This record gives sequence, C-alpha cells and structure tokens, in this order.
Amino acid sequence: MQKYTVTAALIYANGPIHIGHLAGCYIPADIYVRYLRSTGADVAFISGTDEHGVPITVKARLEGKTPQQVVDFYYEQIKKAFSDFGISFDIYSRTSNQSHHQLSQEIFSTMYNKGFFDEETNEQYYDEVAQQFLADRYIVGECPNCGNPNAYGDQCERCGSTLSPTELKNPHSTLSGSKPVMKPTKNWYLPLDRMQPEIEKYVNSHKEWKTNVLGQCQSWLKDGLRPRAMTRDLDWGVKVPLADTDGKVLYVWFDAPIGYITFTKEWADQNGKNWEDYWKNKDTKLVHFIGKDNIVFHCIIFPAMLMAEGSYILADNVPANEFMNLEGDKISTSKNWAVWLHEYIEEFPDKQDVLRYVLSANAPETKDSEFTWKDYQTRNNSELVGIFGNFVNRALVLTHKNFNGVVPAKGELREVDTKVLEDLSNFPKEIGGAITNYKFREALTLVMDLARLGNKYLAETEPWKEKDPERVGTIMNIAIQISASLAIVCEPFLPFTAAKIFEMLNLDPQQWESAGRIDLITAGHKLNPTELLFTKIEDSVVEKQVQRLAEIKLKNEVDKKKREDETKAVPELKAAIQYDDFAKLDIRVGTILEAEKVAKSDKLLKFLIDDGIEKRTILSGIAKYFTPEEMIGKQVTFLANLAPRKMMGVESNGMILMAEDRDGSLALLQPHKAVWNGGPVS
Ligand code: B3M
Ligand code: ZN
Repeated sequence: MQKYTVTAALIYANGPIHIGHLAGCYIPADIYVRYLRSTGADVAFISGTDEHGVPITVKARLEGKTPQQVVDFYYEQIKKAFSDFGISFDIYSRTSNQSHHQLSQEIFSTMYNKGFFDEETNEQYYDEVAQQFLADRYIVGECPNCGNPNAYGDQCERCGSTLSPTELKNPHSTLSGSKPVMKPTKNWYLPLDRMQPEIEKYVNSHKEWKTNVLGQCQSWLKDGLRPRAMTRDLDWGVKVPLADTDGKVLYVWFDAPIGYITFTKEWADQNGKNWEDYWKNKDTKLVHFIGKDNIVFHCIIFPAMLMAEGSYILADNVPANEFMNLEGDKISTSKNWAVWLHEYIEEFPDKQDVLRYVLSANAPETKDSEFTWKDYQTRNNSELVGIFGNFVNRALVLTHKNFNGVVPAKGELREVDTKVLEDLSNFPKEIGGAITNYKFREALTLVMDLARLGNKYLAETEPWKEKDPERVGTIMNIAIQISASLAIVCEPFLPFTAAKIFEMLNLDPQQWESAGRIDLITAGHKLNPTELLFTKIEDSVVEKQVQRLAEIKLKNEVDKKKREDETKAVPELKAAIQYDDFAKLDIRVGTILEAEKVAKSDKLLKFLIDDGIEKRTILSGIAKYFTPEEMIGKQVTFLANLAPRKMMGVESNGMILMAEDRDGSLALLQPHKAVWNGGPVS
C-alpha cells in the first residue's frame, strides 16, 4: 500500500488563526489527505504548533507572560480551531515537547559529528542593559531601503525587504530601548554555499512542482546560497547540545521542521506503527503543505539538513499556496485585519463547510486571492443552497414523497438515463486526478458540476409531472445514486455535509472506489428523514461582518496617526540669545474684532484687532485650523513690532502667536484671564 507522510506547516503558537491560514495551507492539506484515505492509501497527516523562536518571546513580553504561558494558551486555541473546522490531523502536537527537543538535538549532533557545521565567531548586537544578544525582532531601526523608522532586524514590514540587524540605521533594542553594542559570539552555520550543487540537483529533479514554488527556489539558487546560522543567542528554544553553549539555542527554523518527524514518531508510538516507514522508506511520499512565505525553508534549508543527516527521505512535493487577502487588504494579525476562526465559529456554529467551500473555491493556488463577505454570501446562496443543496434536497424529498423514503427500483432506461449514468461514472476519476495534481479548485468545480448534472437531470425528466410510477421510480433511483456519489466526492471538501448526506441516505461512509457506481444504493433501501444541507444567508448577516471590518479599519487609521505623532521628535533647541535680543520683541494682547477669509487664498485669514491704541489688520495662515467665526471675540497674543508685510494684496501689521502640536495642528496662545488690550507680554 502506498504510504504518504503529509505535513501542514507548524504555525507559531503566538496568536489565533484566521481564514488566511486555512486557505493557504490547512484546507488544501486536508482535502488531499481525506482523498488519499478514501482511496485506501496509508497516510500520516502531521502538524502541530511551532513554540520556539523570537515571535513567541516577543509576544510573551508584550502580554507580560512567560513564553510557556503564551504557547500553552495558543496551542489549545489553535488545536480547537482546526478541529472545529474538520482538519483531520492524525496528530496535532507541539515543539515544546521533550521528545522534540531530544530529536532536534540528536539531528544537530549527528550533523555536527559529521563535521557539517562551520563554527564562526562574529560580532552581533548586544543589549548591555538587558544583557542579551539581539536576534531578529529584538532590534529595530531605520530601514536602509525605505526609511521606515521601525524596521526589524530581519525584515522591514513597510517595504518588505529582508534585512540583517547590521543594516539598520540608528538601531535600538526593543528590550530596553538602549543603543546596542557589538559583541563577539560563536554560532554554527550550515554551509548552504558548499551544498548548493546537491540542493540544485534535488530541486531540478522536481520540474513538476508548482511554478510559484520552483520560481522562488530558482531565484534563491541563482543568487547563490549563503551559509546560515543554525544557532541563536536566546534563552527560549532547544538548547544547543554542545559544551559551553549556555544561552544558546537551535535556530527556530532548524528545530521546527524536525517537528514533523517528532510528531510522526509520537503518533506511531501511540498507534502501534513504525515511524521509520514514514520517514526512511524511499517509496513513501513526503508532501509539505505550507504558505508561500515558508518555501525556502521547506525546499532548500530543511532538505539540506536532511541531506546532511543522511538517513531521511526528502519531500516529493511542496505545494505552497500564495496568500489570501481580505476585503482589499493584506490579512494582518497585528492590525486585527482578519476573520478569526474562533470568532467565526461562534457567529456561525453550523457553517464550517460554508467557509471551507468559499476558501477552497477561491483558494490562492496560483496567485493571491481575496475573501469578501459579499462573495461568501453569493457562493453560499447561489452555489451551496441553489445548486448543491437544491439537488440533494429534491432527490431525497421526492423519494420520501413518492415512495415513503424507500428507494425504488430502476425500470427500463431511456437515453437521458444512460447518458447521466455514464457521465456520473466519469466524475470520480476526474476529481481524483485533479486532487492528486494539487488542483483543488478545479476538483471542487467538478464536484459542483456533478451537482449541476443532477439538477439538469431532474429538470429534463421532471419527475414531479410524471404520471407513470415506474418512470418516477427510475428517475428517483438515479437521483439517489447521484446523491450518494456526491457525498463521497464532496467529503474531502465538505466533510460535515458529506456526513449529513450519508446519514440521510442511511448509508455508511463509502470509499472513493464506490463513487460513480450506478447501484451504490439498492432498491428497497430505507432512507432516513431529510434535513436541509445549507440555508440562505441574509444581507444583514454579512453587512454586520463588513461593518465590523470597517470599524477595525477606522481604529487602525487613528492608531497609526497616534503612533506617528508619538515617534515625532521635539525640535532641537535654537542657539542661546541674550535678554536684549528678547526685549526687542514687542509682544502684546489684543482682541479680535473681525475675521474673514482672504479671497483666493485657502490658507490666510484676515483679522481686525483692537490693540488698545487702534484697530490693526493682521493676516495669519491658519485657515486650515480655525474658522473666521470662532476667532471673533477671542483675545490673542501677537507680535506688534513686526515690519508690515503685503500678502495677497493686503498689508499685515504683526503676527498672531500660535503653538504647534505634534500633528502640525495649531493652538492659540491666550492669556489665562482676560487682560486689557495692548497689555505687553514679557
Ligand atoms: N512557524 C512560520 C509560520 O508560522 C513557521 C512555520 C514552521 S513550519 C515547520 O508561518
Ligand atoms: Zn523598508
């Protein structure tokens, strides 16, 4: 029996999961695995959480918790979300398990003993206040490419460029805020440069990989691979299994993919299997499902590690998806721009398959795609309710109505019947073929085409108009056969729905080979009561979701402005002056008598001011911040002895004093109690 080891990315246990995760990696993996199981293949479907690395420790600091508390919380939350949506892992484990630390150390040691690592001491940023080396996200500074003042040590999130900490201008530590110093430290590097020929050979032997995957690999190879440190100066992670390496752990991208192996071992131990069958047998197919941001790690670095170790099989395929966007914007955890699975399930407790359907139909298989609530509603109402549910419901309801729920026998077949049965028998192979080739969208379209075929058949044969009971029996028998096949072929995509159909058909779940059969359900078989598979989603329901997103967007804009304001530096002080310099300024208090806009200028307001001696005209470029009406009657301070100046044909005699706020807006400088006009300011 063909064996498969199918892995789905080990997501960081530092936040809840959203539709982008499902669409990018977990639903495709689940479709693939459910199909394989249905064909009788021997599959290990492996995943879990990635619980090491800087992303975890940063989150812990942010929440004032320990890293362990963070991963414990999110492990449970993430695991539940996957199970709520029917992602059928054989095991969902965690990299903080002791067994995982042990295996990661073993593999590191094997590579070390084979002399695979280059030991290198170089200077890295060190925070003297926090007494810690600053890996990746512990350091921020100005991006050398776009000037973003908050770029991370590994990446600038504004322009997307990959960085190393030493490239940042004005670097500072996110731990203490202090300016880091350079300090030498020893790390162990995987010599990817020397391994390039072997890696190239491996990648080039897989011309069948998806173009987006091959494209990324080729571009890395073309640039030339560079040695990559497999250890970090951090205190959270798998300890480096060498002497004198206190405060050093394995690089998270070294240990995380080993998690696939550890978890397979755990699963095998719990289920009386031999884990080596799934990792060391050349005939086993290893397939990694991931998102596009993880391609290099799964196609180059992890295979290189396994090549170096020497006893493992390499991935047969890495069908990475692109990203799914949400209502026009990139999904972002930090911006709360997402549809969170734990929230969705509360709002729509019986609509897991609707989401699975929409995310599969719209999967970012070859390019980025987009989720909108409008599309969600349309696909539910016109496709799931209107086509799929409609067919199954009519087939079952008409059989109940006409035959008391007992499947009638087929009579003599007409051309329309033989044609539909022939078409039916072709579907499973085509759908299976598309799934095997990782074309899940195409496969799902074919599933829907089978439902369409059923609808077309009922529309053509019109059993509700038919007078001859034997003829009605033939039609309903065939419609029931189609429904049963539909249950089998939709199961990888819509497992909850498939279970409901099997239940209504009073049939045990069937293997793939039974799909397309024209006698899957025999005459005389008793059906169970019928329920609707899908229900219509009203406008108000999706409008509420759109509204929620609009509120988030607004809040993000306000927050962004606030952050920008907060990082703005107070201007430097001007050079010192003597009192005499100051005394030259004649600053006084006056009251605004009249105020109006200056024609043809959108900046200038013209004021008539009672300065205690006379009425003077002053122009001021503050129209953006004040209306003429609100200025009338206000006492202001003004520079009285500024030489007259003409603007837009009007002479201005003085200058009204203003304080400038962070965001550039202006505030009047007024005496805190009314004083006499002309009162000098000193
Ligand atoms: N934890 C990155 C991520 O969550 C990383 C994947 C590991 S897969 C071995 O996207
Ligand atoms: Zn940048």
